[in-house]
Amino acid sequence: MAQPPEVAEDPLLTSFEDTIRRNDRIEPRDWMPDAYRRTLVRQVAQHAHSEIIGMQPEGHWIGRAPSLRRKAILLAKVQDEAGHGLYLYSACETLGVARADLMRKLIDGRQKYSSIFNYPALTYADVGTIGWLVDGAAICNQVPLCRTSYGPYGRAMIRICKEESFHQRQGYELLATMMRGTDEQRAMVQESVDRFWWPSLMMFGPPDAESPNTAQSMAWNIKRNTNDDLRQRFVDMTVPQAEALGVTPPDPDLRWNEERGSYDFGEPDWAEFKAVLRGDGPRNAQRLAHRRRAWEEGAWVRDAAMAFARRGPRPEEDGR
Ligand code: BYC
Repeated sequence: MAQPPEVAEDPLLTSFEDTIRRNDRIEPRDWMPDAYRRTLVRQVAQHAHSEIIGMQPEGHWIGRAPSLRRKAILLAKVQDEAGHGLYLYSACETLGVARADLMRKLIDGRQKYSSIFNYPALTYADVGTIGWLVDGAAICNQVPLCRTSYGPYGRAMIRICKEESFHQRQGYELLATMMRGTDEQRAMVQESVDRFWWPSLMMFGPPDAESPNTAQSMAWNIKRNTNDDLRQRFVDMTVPQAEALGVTPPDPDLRWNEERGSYDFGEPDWAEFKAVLRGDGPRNAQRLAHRRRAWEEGAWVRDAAMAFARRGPRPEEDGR
């Protein structure tokens, strides 16, 4: 007769908890609690979807770049995001889920992607601002995730972070070039920062007091910092960069707090954040429709690749 699951799972649970306590990694073949697995699938899938959906606002500008140099930089950056999505889908697959299933859940709205990509990129300055603020926020969030407890996720993060720092620098360099340009260019940069500042702060998730997942995810070393801690770290890192650029974040409450050794800042509009998560952001419908079309139109490519893999190579096709 089968033993009750609690008794059978006890030594496994103890070993899992010891691994977490030692700050070691959990690997795909290790036993893990179902809730740990579910939390990881949720976060890693959301992260992968963000990378792929995040290609859209900037991808729009590849054919409209103002010079060959800018086009080459943007092309490389957007291709990197595709690569990040692929590393992360692979990491998610090691948890026992199929990639096609994840894609179906994204397209059906059953899995989320980052709120930030529901805002439009309206000008070329937005390419710079996305690099500087959005990739900057992503770095703040992702550097600690290099030490996340799940091995494949942490290792994917190490590579992703290296590429993200190039992304952030290219964005800053684009904005710095525009700020040295005409009054019109400087106004474009400021207008872009005005639109992206608050949505970038929302990328870190709801305030800690309203974050249902943080406590358990931190106990499991999936998350290494709370949402509010990372948001503060981002503001502290970014404000001096804004000063160096000559732009003003659109926050009247932003000021240095000598006592805390940090910046005080205003509260993002959490009602707007919730609306974007519900699907009511400026570009939610468009982003999902685009992804759905790409998935459906790419079906023949996936089918052909699978048929080719099943058939295997033939000697006469070796052209060497
Ligand atoms: N947007 O309990 P909480 C990039 C959801 S892409 C949407 O705090 P958690 C780039 C959250 O999922 C990088 N949803 O959750 C690409 C949860 O929902 P459910 C993207 C959000 O997971 C292209 C609920 O709200 N980075 O860099 O403990 C071009 C409650 O939240 C958001 C990542 O994905 C949001 N902003 O913490 C350029 C980082 N925030 O599922 C750049 C990896 C929260 O319970 N993810 N929600 O219904 C994480 O670090 C964590 O998942 C979060 C949220 C900090 C985002």
